[in-house]
Amino acid sequence: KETTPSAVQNSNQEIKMDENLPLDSSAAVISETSSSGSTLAFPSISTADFQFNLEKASDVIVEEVENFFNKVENVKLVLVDLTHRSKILALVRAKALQKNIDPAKFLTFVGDITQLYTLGGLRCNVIANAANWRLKPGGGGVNAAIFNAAGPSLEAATEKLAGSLAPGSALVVPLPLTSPLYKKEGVTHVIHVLGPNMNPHRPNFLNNDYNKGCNVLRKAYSSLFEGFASAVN
Ligand code: AR6
Repeated sequence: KETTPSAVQNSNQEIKMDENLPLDSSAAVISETSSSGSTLAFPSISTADFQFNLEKASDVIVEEVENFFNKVENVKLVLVDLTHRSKILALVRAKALQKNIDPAKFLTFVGDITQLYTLGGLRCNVIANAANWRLKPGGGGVNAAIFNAAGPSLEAATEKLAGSLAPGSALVVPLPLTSPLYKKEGVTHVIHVLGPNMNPHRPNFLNNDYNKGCNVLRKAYSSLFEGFASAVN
């Protein structure tokens, strides 16, 4: 794991945007999030298994974060990826800085989205999942990680609400109190999101149509953020 527990001991209040200073930026996240409000942690939708272009995805993420903060206050958003070498995190950090998005409200974080509190010291009451259209466990990536960590109660709770998801849409699932993700990590809701797919071996392949792809990705993030706001308000 690249995010060490020692990061939580650091009391540095400054938000560092430099990727070479991950421990300081982690510490800043903790001091900012321990106070109040809700925090949504989300992975970069569609940019691994679904092969969506990273430059275009980073533009969409920053635009949608900015739109959301124009509408909703007192919440925080955290884009998460597994490694300090994550290109999407670097791109988004740079673009968020250019747009003057408040770094105390929108953060990037390196870690496993299913262990943000226990390993990273970061409290996020809602997490997003880059789901598949059947809303099923497995398939690798963040979907497999979240369904594994949440245990069978997430699949049951998801099934009760919907049997499938259209690209660009999101489904808010309250986590049963018995889920280990609730008990250990303090996660109260998982929001499944289906992004646009540029992988020819997966359903709903968009065949490099980035006009459509960017629209679907915008819809995916706006549905995710609206779902988050409705879940915590
Ligand atoms: N914690 C944080 N980020 C993660 C984790 C994790 N545990 N695992 C992966 N990521 P992907 P997609 C990052 O492939 O491209 C699934 O099989 C990863 O580095 O999970 O939307 C589903 O069933 C990347 O930045 O999702 C779908 O069929 C991001 O999460 C399909 O893949 C998304 O990568 C969805 O593909």
